Order: sequence, then structure tokens, then C-alpha cells
Amino acid sequence: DFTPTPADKFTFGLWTVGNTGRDPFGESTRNALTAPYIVQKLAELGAYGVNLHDNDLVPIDATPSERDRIVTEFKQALSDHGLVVPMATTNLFTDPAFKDGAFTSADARVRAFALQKTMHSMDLGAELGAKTYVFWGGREGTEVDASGKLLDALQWYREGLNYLAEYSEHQGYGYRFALEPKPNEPRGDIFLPTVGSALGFIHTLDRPELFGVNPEFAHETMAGLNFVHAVAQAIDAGKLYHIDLNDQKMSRFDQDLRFGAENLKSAFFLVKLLEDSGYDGPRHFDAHALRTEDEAGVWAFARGCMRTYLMLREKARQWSEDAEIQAALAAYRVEDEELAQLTAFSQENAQALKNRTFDRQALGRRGPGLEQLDQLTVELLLGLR
Ligand code: GCO
Ligand code: MN
Ligand code: MN
Ligand code: MN
Repeated sequence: DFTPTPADKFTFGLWTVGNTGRDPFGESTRNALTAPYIVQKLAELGAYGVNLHDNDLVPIDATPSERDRIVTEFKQALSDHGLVVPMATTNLFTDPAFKDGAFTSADARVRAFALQKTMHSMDLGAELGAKTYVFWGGREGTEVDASGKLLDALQWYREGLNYLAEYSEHQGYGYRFALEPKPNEPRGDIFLPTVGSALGFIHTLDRPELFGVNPEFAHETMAGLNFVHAVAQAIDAGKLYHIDLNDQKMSRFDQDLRFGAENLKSAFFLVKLLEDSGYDGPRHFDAHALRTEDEAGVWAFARGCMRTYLMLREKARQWSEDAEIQAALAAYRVEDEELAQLTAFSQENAQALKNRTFDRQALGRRGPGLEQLDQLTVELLLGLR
């Protein structure tokens, strides 16, 4: 009946369901919720875990004893309600110190402070049991490139990540790091704007094996890209370490809509891809309830994210068992044993392939049946098959 259980591995950020609806044009529309209360409510809804930035839980100016009290209460709530913290991250964007970047600030003091803050946050995450550590470079970027720092910024970014990976290994934390690309907002242009850029950058790090990506539906969509393709490339590279699920109208400001609220068909192919690929990490919803909503609307939003995922998972199962769809899929692919031989490279095979005659007109005439296959998919999604 599409009621989630912890086995489904659904997670939310404290900052997501805890969002009070403030935006650049208006004040909060709902009251803040305490972290232990969020834990209790998410557990009641069937979630698996909760993720956090350091300052979602511990205020940036908390004293050590305040920190310890807050963390103790939070851990108590986690154990009372059976929730885990699979992922942690650092807030390197709210404080004005980070207004021109954290790891990529032109000010060496800010860069060192960003390392310090992240190490403390990694300590907190490890204490809470997190195994994945996310780097979302919200302020890493520019509005104007008159700074002339682009090449230096990438080098600073690399040094920062290398340093923190070393720290994690020395502490025995065993974190896997996930870079989260975003094209813009809050910066005019954020460094490493897409999944492809992040994947390329990872191979320039000292320990690339510790780094993967945390792709977000909204972020690739803002860039006008196909999110499902981005996730497929991350999976192909063995780099899908985490995923941020939400929804977004293409090319707009960051909307963080409820999963499936906008691009239902893409959401379906995404769920199908994740399930078929054997991805076994958390299904994290980095989305926000609409600013119009009260607290009841927040829980309707959270329940909706999870139910939609489960309904699409069921649809993916039906799709794989639908005889007509499977027949159309089978007809779409053409295999040829003789050509399989010839396209295995050797000098002789290459020569034979060059000499081979193809019926180019026939190849061009073939209808692959994609209209019918896609229409069958639409009908299945609409529940009319
Ligand atoms: C955004 C980002 C953030 C990050 C979060 C965790 O658009 O604001 O998606 O929500 O995911 O900071 O790193
Ligand atoms: Mn986002
Ligand atoms: Mn956002
Ligand atoms: Mn995100």
C-alpha cells in the first residue's frame, strides 16, 4: 500500500522538512521544528534516516557544553525512534565569512577556517555514524570573473578536498565523499556545475577512490540537462555515492519541489534506473514543502515524496513484466553474431569490416518502434494498462 519502511532507505535533511519557508522576498511562514521532533515525525512516517549540516543541529556560536547537550539529546532521539544518520555535510554558505567562497576563497584565512569548520563537522558526523560526507560548494563560485582566480580556485578546491580526505583516513572515519554539483544559486556561477564536471575533477584528486558524486534532480535540470542521463553516467563510473531527489522546472531558480511533482516521467525513469542498477544507498529527499504550507503540509510533502517513489518503483516492476512492452523492447534491439566477431578488434577483422557491404538504405528505413514503446509507457504510468 506504498507505506514506506526503513528498508526502503528514505532519508530527509534536517534542513528540508525543517525549512521555515523563508525566501529572498519574504519571511518565514512556519515555525521552526526541533531536531528531536523532526526525528520522531520522520520515524513515524517510515523514513530510514536523517542527514544534516553541522549548523542544522549545532548553532555556529554554540559553546562546547551547549554542543554536547544538543548532540546528546539528538542521539537519544535517534535511538528512541530507530533513525540513522547516513550522511553529514558542512554549512559553508550561510555565514558572511564564506560570501566569496570557502575552499575557493581568495583569502587564505577563510580557506583555513573552512577546513577547520569541516573537520569539526566531520567529527560530528562520525560521532553520529555517518558514512557519506557531502561537499556541496554553494558559495564556491563567482559573479564576476575580474577576480582572475579561476585556475587558482580549482587548485585551492583540490587542496582542500585532498586535505580533508587525509584527515578522514587518519581519524579512521572511513568516509566516502560525494561532490554535489549545481550550476548556480547562490553564486552566479558555481564551480563544478554539473555531474560531468565533478566526475572529471575527481580524477585530479590524490585519492579519487574516496570521492564520488551526489547528483541532484533539480540541479542538472536547472542547467537544462537530463538528470537521468547524468545519474547513468555516475553509475557507469562507479561514482554514485549518494543522490538528492526532488523536482524542478527546467532552467528556473532553485525550486526543490516534492519528488515527482513536476517531471513525473523523468522521475519514473530515474527510479527504474536506480532500482535496476542495484544502487543500495539512501534515497535522500533534498526538497522543501511549498512556502504556502503549514506543518501538516510539511508532513504531507514528506509522505508524498516517499509514496511517489514507491509507486514509481511498482510501476517499474510492472513495466518489466509487461509482455507488450518487453516485446517492443526486444524488437528495438538488433544483434548480429557475425558483426560481433568483426567488431572485436584485430588487423584482419578491421580489414574484413572495411571490405564489408552494408545495405545503408535498409538501415535508414528501419522503424525502431519508439513511439509505440513510449506510448505504452505513458499508458502504464497513467494506470490504464
Ligand atoms: C541546495 C543544495 C543543498 C545541499 C546541501 C547538502 O540547492 O541548496 O542542494 O541543499 O544538498 O547543502 O550538501
Ligand atoms: Mn539543491
Ligand atoms: Mn535548494
Ligand atoms: Mn542538494
